[in-house]
Amino acid sequence: MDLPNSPPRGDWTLEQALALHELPLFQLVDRAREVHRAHHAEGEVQLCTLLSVKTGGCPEDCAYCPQSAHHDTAVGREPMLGVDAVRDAAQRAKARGATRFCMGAAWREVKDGPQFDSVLSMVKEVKALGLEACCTLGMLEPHQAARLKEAGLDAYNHNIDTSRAHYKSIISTRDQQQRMQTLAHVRNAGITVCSGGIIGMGESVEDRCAMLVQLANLTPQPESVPINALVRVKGTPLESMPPIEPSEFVKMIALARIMMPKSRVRLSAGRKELSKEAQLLCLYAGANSVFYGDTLLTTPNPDTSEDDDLIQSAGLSVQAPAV
Ligand code: SAM
Ligand code: DTB
Ligand code: SF4
Repeated sequence: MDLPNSPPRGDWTLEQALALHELPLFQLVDRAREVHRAHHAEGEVQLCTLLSVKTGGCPEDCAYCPQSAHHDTAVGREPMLGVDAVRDAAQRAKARGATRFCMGAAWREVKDGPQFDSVLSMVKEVKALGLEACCTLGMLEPHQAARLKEAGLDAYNHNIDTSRAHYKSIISTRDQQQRMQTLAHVRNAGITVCSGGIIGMGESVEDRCAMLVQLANLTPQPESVPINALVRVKGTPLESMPPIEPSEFVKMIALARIMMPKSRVRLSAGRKELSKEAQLLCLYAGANSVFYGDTLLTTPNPDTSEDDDLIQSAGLSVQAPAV
C-alpha cells in the first residue's frame, strides 16, 4: 500500500479507485487527510477569483453549460470585456486576498486575431499585479499555447469534465480526445495544467472514478484539479437533474487528494447548495482552494463575506501573495 508521503503515481486502475470509493466515508477521509498533511501546508487555502471575459453564444453544446448557444438560458451573448475592465477586476480580487485570477471565454477554440491578442494583454496585466494568471478559452493549438506562455500565463484550465464513456451523452460537438490534445499542448508549452470535472450529470460512480483515473494517470499529474458539482441552470438539458448528496462531493475530493497527492484540489462550482459544514468537510478531506467572489463565470457563488466566515471559523489561513 502507498504511504501517505509516497510520490504521485501514474498507474492508477479503475478497480483501485472504486475500492477507495467504497470505503466507509470516515476511513476514506482519514486516508485523504494523511496524504494531505504529508504534501501540503496545514490549513492553507488558496483563493482564486474567476472572471468571464467573453460571455455566452458558445457554439459547443455542453449540456451543463448556460453559455451554450444551443440552450435557451438567461445568459445572452455579450461583447468581450476590455483590458482595463479586466485589470480593475483583477486589482479588486487581489485587494480582497485572491492570489490567482482565472479568465474564461465562451469559445469552442481560440482563434488568432484581435480577440486573442486582447486576452494576451489581459494576461500581462494580471501578471503585472503579481497574481497567478489562468485562462480557460477552449481548445488551443501549440502556437497559441506558446503565445500564452510568452505573455506570462501560469495555468490553463481545460476540464475533461466526465468519463470518456459518459462524455458522449453530455457533449456532441467534440470528443474527449480533443480535450486531451489541448492538455498536451498546454503541457508542452510549459504552462501548468488545471483539469477536473463535474459530478451530478447523471454519471455512475464508475464514471466518476474513471475520470479521476484518467486525470491521475497524466504525466505529470495536473497541478490543479477543480471538482465541480453541476450548477443546474434553467434552460439547459440538465436543469432537472437531482442534486448530489453532499457526501458524494466529499468522496470526490478525498479521492482526488489521495490519487493526486501534490495537486491543488479545488472545491469549485456547486458550493451555493452545500452547507457550511459540508464545505468544511471537503476542506478537511483535502480541498485547498475555493473560487472567491460572488459569481463564478455566470452563476452565483457564495458571498465573499460568507467565505471569510467559513475560513475564519475553521482557523484556516489564506495563501499569502507571492513577494
Ligand atoms: N469554453 C471553455 C471550455 O469549455 O473549456 C472555457 C469555459 S467553460 C464554462 C469552463 C468549465 O466550466 C467547463 O469545462 C465546466 O467544467 C465548467 N462548467 C460550465 N458550466 C457548469 C455548470 N453549470 N456547473 C458546473 N460546472 C460548469
Ligand atoms: C472550473 O472547473 N470551474 C469554473 C472554472 N473551472 C473556470 C467554472 C464554473 C462555471 C460554473 C457555471 C457558470 O458560472 O457559468
Ligand atoms: Fe462553450 Fe465551454 Fe460552455 Fe462548453 S463549457 S458550451 S465549450 S463555454
